[in-house]
Amino acid sequence: MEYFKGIGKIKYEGAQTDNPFAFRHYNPDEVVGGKKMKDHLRFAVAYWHTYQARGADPFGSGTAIRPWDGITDPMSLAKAKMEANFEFCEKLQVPFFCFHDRDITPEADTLAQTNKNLDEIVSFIKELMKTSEVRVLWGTANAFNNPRYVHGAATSCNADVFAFAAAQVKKAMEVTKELGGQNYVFWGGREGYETLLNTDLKLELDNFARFLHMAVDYAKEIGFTGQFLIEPKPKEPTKHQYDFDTATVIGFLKTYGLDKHFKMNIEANHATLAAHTFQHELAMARINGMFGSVDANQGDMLLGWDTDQFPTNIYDTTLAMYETLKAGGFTTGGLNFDSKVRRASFEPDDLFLAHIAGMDTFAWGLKIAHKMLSDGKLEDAVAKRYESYKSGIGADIVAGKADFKSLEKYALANDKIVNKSGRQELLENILNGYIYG
Ligand code: XLS
Ligand code: CA
Ligand code: CA
Repeated sequence: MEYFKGIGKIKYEGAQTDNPFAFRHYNPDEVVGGKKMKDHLRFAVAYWHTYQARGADPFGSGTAIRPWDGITDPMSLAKAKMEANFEFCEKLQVPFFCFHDRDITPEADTLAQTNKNLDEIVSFIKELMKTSEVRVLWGTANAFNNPRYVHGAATSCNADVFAFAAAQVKKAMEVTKELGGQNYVFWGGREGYETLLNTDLKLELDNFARFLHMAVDYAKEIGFTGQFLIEPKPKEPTKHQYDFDTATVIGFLKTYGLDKHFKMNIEANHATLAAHTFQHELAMARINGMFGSVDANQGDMLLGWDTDQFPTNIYDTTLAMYETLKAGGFTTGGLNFDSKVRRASFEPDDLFLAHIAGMDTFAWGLKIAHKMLSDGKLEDAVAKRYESYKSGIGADIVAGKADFKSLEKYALANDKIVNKSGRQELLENILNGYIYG
């Protein structure tokens, strides 16, 4: 059955088109820097926002109109949404989707029954995959929604909850493997705290690491070769989330000997909640060899929470693709639209229009970023700024040949310091030139 009636395959028509159901920049087979756009961008649809979200907010219930409305039996509904997902991805030319275990199968009364239902849906997905090229970019477990996770999952004060979460993640990893998922994501849902007055910080962090070690061991045991990703977020739902930002996560992973097993899944809106730019988080992952995947969205600078809006800011997508290209591009990762249509954009068409906007803005950003790197103007400016480390005392410092005593000797003889301008405004103007011509 067709769910999104009246909408055909979305095609590239070029920047001049007036057709809102066409791409203006995303041209999947167009080659940019020796690689097809589709292979650069590796788009994915986020199951939770696209098929689960209804547009509810704290002041009102959902507004969404969806083609599967009216189906009440939970398993029939789960299957209808999955069929709709394949149709949606195919029409949009999106090759991947990402899911939480509980997005694709609702929770039943017992864990055993939930797992059985999940198996039924997994078989259903495998059937759909036989006639479709749509695949799984990553899977994950929703260990934050159910009230049992009120105090967290792996960092809960209640050991029974730790055990339940372990069982849930075990199954979610098995399912991700079964479906050929290329990555498995850990986003620390409620792994954090509200107040240190009731929190054993050391035990919670140790337990979190124990949990991740168990996941690493189990992946080995079942032969899951996908990439493990951690998704930093500084706050929401808890006041302080342990996976605060990339730098914090890297420190945590290194402390507990986990760093070889994980890369980052960087979400734009989480970066801004941590008071960083999207580019900062990507660059931090890149320079540490932990660039993995991206949750593509954007926040609102006037709001202090995770608004998960579709990415339409060309500056952000340009600089994100600039970092992505500098990281050597995606391998197992991709651009997952962890984005939701606004409550007032409640029609099924809005799901298409929003993804088209996000895909076009990233495709446009990719083309600009590629031009920026081929010209090398910005990279040259950075290299020039640090040229004092290429020779003389700077080269000695970098080579580890200097110490405090030799540097003091040098400074005593060279104490008339000459600095140069950082030229920020010039560089911003150059960036504008790349974007707007
Ligand atoms: C929530 C997160 C979440 C993860 C997957 O803020 O973005 O959706 O991406 O659990
Ligand atoms: Ca996310
Ligand atoms: Ca988010």
